Amino acid sequence: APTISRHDYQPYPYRLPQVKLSFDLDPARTRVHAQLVFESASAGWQPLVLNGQDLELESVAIDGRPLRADEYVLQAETLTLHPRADRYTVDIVSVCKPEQNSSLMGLYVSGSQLFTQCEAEGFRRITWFPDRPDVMSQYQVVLRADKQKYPLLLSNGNLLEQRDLPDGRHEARWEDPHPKPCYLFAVVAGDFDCREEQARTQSGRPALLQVYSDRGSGGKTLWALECLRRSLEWDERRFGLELDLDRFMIVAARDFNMGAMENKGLNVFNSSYVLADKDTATDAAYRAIEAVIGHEYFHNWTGNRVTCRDWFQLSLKEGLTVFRDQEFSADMLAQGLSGAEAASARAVKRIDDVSTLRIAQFPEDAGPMAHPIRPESYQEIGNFYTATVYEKGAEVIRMQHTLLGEEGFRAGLEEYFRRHDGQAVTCDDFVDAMESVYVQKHPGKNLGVFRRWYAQAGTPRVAVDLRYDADAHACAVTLTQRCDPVGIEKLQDPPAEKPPLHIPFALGMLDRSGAALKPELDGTARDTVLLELREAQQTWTFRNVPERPVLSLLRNFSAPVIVEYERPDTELMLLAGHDTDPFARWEAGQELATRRLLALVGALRQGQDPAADTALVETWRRLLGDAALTPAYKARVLSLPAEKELLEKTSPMDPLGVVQARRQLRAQLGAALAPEWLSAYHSAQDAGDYSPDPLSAGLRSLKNLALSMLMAGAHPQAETLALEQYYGAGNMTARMGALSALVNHSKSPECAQALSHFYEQWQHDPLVMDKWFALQATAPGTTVETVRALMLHPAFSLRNPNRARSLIFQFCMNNLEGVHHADGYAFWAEQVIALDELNPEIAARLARAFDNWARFAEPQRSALRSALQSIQDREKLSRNVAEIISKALK
Ligand code: HT7
Ligand code: ZN
Repeated sequence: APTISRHDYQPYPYRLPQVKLSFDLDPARTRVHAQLVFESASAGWQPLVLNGQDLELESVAIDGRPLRADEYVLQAETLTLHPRADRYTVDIVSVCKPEQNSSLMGLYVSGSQLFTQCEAEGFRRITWFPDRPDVMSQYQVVLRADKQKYPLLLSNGNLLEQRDLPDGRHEARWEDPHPKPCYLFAVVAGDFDCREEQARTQSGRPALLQVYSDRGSGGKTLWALECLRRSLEWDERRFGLELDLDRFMIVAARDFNMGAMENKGLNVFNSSYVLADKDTATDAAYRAIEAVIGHEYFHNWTGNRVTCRDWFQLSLKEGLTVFRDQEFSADMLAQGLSGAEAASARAVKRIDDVSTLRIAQFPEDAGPMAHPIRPESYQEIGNFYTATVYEKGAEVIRMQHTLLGEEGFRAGLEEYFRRHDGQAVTCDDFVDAMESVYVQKHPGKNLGVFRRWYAQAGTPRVAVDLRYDADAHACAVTLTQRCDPVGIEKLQDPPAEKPPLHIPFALGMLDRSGAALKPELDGTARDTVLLELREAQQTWTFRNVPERPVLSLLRNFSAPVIVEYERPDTELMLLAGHDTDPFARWEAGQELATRRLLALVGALRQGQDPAADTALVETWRRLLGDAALTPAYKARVLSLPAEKELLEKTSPMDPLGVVQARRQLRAQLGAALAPEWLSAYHSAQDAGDYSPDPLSAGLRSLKNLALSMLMAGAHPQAETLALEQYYGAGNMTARMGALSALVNHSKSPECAQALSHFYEQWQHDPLVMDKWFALQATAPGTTVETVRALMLHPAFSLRNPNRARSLIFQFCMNNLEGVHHADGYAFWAEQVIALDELNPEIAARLARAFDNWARFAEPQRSALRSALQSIQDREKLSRNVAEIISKALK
């Protein structure tokens, strides 16, 4: 497949101010008539090249005159016309086949409904069109369909008219007043429940908010509608951004490739990010729904009003919108709180986001798919909806927020909209707007070095050195940064140059009793100092430091880097007990646990019995007993680093060692602190009716953690408690907490019974069945045979992405013990190939499971290589999978 390079961007030679589309919707054959008004945007008459995929062309005309076959060139994926005018109208009639479209891109069938998905390049599966984000048009849409099967016909913007037609069909006319790129176009047709409310924007305009879901599921959309209303209010309050539509619709789809899609005024969601009630959704699902509804709603400004010039700029909208949804969620957690309480509530969100970054993005940035947040090239853009573009992209926006402060960032965003509202722009345009504010606050400085974050791949490392001068009561902190070659950079000779980045590094100091110090820099004393590292190495000298300080580093994770600092365990214990920065406090505990776990991995590898360790047990005991910590924060602080985070730190990678070490340490902590866990379990009772509010959810998460630690420590009462909690649960969080504690730690017949009971009770709810499959896919003892047996279950289907993710992805990506054998790798390769026939986007995501194969020891390394090779040897691979596998094998 050809490689597309960022530097090859050329503006489109035409404007397309107006698009009229009319659809005769039919799952077998949908006929689309597109009427497109083109205006020349460059000198001379240029060929008009339109994109198309899996379409049947019926007719094409220019200014009403039908073209003969020799007047256009029809190739596999393009239609080229040769117009001879500065302004002309093209009429194209074509047919697509939604029923045969299992890719879930373009127009497709889900259940008995019809949906479109156009981002990134799905519109070309609907009609021939300039399918690129810098072509923005106003859309008028007519939808015709059988009225009984498709009583609801939705598209973007405002409904102008609806009327009945002969033969039981009907018609709806929609008009979107806002010019948009075609990737934001949407159509939905079917029979739905609808929950709605009338809202008022801050300037007093009425707006109708609607949530559509499958018939019979309308009882589960209360939370989604509430989240949508809160998203509207939050964007007005925090950024002054108001809804620009009379009507904002969300539709839940059962079959969906990603989380959701921000089509203008008609967001389509994976039903897992819409439907929730206390009996079927966990607290985590409630929070995820809030985040995704916020995210798609916030795109209305950051992505839709100002969009991307080309797909290399994807992080312009995604990084910024992830940052905005992270802040929204953090503000929702801290609502009604102030001071240290608010900081601790926000830290819970920060901890979760940083954990995601470390688990998903750090490995990506060290592997064969490493790319800057603004990639330089791609073969298939669908492969670049990555943790790097999204999560690291959000960190790059967050650093700009940190450098500018809340007010400065808001001013920068206002400037961005002043300059670019209604345009398709670049990441550079965004930084230009932010820089216009930065230079006012920092005369003589700019964001020139900062821009390198957009161009450079790899996770930088920052080494810290501390020199204390007892006589002068001064200490010097030296930061040294480096970023090793990653991905294809490793193959370059001479190695690629990686100049220093602009890294905001937040630092605090504690004395040996744990009290906060206020170090003085440039005459000002502060709890937290923000150092702006711009060079390879810089030193800062702090005054008024009465003793050699304990450093609290990279507070609130102020930059997406890895910190290197040698220090004794005692310092980490002190920070875990006293740091006033709740993020850094959590981090200290995690570092302590990581050290212990890696020592265990090493000892297991040598066949040794590791030396006993009390430091971690004592730290955990103190944290468990600390009444000042909120339950939600405590649950994070007392959880061990994830297996995948640890795996990244082993060399060669040792998946089985990591699983065993983590299991041993959990057993040790569970047993040694049994009375404390039991008391935490009993005191963390959330009283009364279920509510997903942060306080009650925090209590439930601490309670579930305590239960699983008691199970891990084989406490004699644990299984009884778990069974009681399972059968007596009043909500899904308690029920799932108990069931997973059982499935992960017990092989008793009662545990198997509970799992069957769960199936009997929830077999008709697809989202709950996803949890049932996922739980078994990741359970200890699950093998390829277990998964194959589950694939034969009548409820399993490879065509539904949620189901494929819950069983196959969960096993291949999150069951390290189950998959890391030759037969696990062969199973993975087989499933990548099977999925590729149906849905290349989903197949390509599974194909990335072993990007890191070269970092394993033998025999895993060779077995993984042959599994990858077996995929590459296939005659017919999608562009999506082919790109992933060829990069992995380079
Ligand atoms: N902007 C949306 C991206 C998306 C997508 C991309 C490729 C294939 C299918 C897709 N569905 C949604 C999601 C978002 O970031 O909001
Ligand atoms: Zn997005």
